[in-house]
Amino acid sequence: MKKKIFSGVQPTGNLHLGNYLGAIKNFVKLNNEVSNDCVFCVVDLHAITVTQDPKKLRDNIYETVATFVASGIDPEKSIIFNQSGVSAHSETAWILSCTARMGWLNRMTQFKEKAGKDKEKASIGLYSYPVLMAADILLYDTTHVPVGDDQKQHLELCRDIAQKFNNDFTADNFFRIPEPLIQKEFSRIMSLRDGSKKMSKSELSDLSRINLTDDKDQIINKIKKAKTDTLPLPSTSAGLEKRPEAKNLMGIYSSLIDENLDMTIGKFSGKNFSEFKENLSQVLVDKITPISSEIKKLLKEKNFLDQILKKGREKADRIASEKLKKIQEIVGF
Ligand code: AQP
Repeated sequence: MKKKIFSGVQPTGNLHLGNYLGAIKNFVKLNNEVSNDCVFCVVDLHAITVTQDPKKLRDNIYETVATFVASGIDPEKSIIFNQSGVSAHSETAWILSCTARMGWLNRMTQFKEKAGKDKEKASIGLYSYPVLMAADILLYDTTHVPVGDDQKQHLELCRDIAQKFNNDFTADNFFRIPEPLIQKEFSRIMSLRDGSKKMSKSELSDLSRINLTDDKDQIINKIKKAKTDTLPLPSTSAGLEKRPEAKNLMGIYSSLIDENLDMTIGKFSGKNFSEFKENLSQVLVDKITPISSEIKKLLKEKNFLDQILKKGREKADRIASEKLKKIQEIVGF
């Protein structure tokens, strides 16, 4: 079956190794499979659910497109565009917000985490974020959504919304029910400073993450300073239980070179962290610095990036407007 792929990344700066290993690496693989139709979206409407500096947002949109291309997504093969450029996303989100139930949204853990203790002060956009995400996905008759593990719950909600809309309007199979594509191992990369926290863009300490724009020295320094424990590396995966930092670093190594964790454990069994960290730095430098140099080069070619977005918007708009027209007919507009 031909796969229809949709996924998005927020232009909120500091794109990092977690975004790469959890999502973008998979985008590239899917882009390279001949029979797939892929849509990769810079989700700027999602970004403004928390306060953004307009100038930085604009720069981050370019940086996200540059990261997609530098990582290996071919803009001639896949559609790359920014969400706010296709108005069908917002319009569909409104219609779907009338299908989604409060009770469903109240269960979303990401809202609880991001809103923190003072949820009265969170934006309504942050609360209804997963409905917009459902609109993004459903407009393109998406069959598969490559995401990191943290987006699993939102995708389940998207499936519920699609199902309810199809049932409410007796429109059998109108919205395709999308499948998540989540890596089996290491779908959640953790902070380099605290193995119990997700590696994240908004974490204040830059030492907590490898940014995709980091150079060789920054990568080596961050790995040198990455938190570890005092034991030598184990000989079995069971030996990584209750050692979240060791597990995360070994997971990063195995994901980067596409080998399974047991092979990585076999290579470093009994060794100390300093030897392992040297090897990890090397694979990171090999993988990340070519991407980082390419991002920097592309960011000097704004016209080229604008052209990618323009072409992508036109293609995405054709697909999304057609689907929206059908949605409007179904609801009775
Ligand atoms: N640590 C991670 N491990 C694996 N996958 C991750 N993703 C994000 N962090 C990790 C995946 O990257 C894709 C794009 O994410 P996003 O840009 O939409 O935003 P996010 O998940 O909110 O990113 P952050 O870094 O976590 O930002 P903040 O700090 O604002 O919360 C998604 O597929 C996501 O799963």
